[in-house]
Amino acid sequence: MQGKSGCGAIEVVYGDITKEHVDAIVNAANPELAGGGGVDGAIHKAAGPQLLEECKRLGGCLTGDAKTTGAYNLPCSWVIHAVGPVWRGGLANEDELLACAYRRALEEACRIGAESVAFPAISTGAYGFPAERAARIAVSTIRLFLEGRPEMRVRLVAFSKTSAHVLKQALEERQAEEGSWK
Ligand code: AR6
Repeated sequence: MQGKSGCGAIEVVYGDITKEHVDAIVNAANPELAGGGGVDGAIHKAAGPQLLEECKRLGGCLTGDAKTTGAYNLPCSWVIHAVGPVWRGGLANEDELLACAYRRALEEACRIGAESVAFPAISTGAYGFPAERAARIAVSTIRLFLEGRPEMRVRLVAFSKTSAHVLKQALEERQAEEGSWK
């Protein structure tokens, strides 16, 4: 979906983020940047072992923060490793930490000059964050960030039909709230 003039675009796509031909893909990483399962495992597998070598030199990453590496065998140019929060019931600042992870990933994208960025649904797998709540936070944080950045394009990559539906719904709700955003 296109943003109103002066605002970057957000769209929801269904698929595997490792196949995305964008400037940067975002990884849902852990604070050790040690690789793991889920999208992290898929990204490391597709990128090759050099990605883990570079990650090891970064000294970890705090929850809510993001760090950038090369993409090696992936079709994108960079991987932005963002660490979302583990869901602990909602009273441990999880919402703000998730928003922070999205914001920091987008700041990294700007810093390296990446105009097209693909995100997975950070924290909604192994970290257990409720999908609808996470989708609303993702959409509103990205939307705010894209204000005044018309050159940017963000793709929310859903790995299941259910996830795609949840993300599309959050995007439509946000659009409806803003009225004129088409
Ligand atoms: N492309 C797009 N999305 C994917 C892919 C893929 N190839 N594979 C999985 N997803 P998760 P988290 C979706 O668990 O909750 C790891 O072990 C998945 O369906 O990957 O932030 C890390 O090392 C879900 O919707 O990340 C950490 O230890 C979303 O990506 C921990 O898990 C996120 O699920 C991070 O947990």
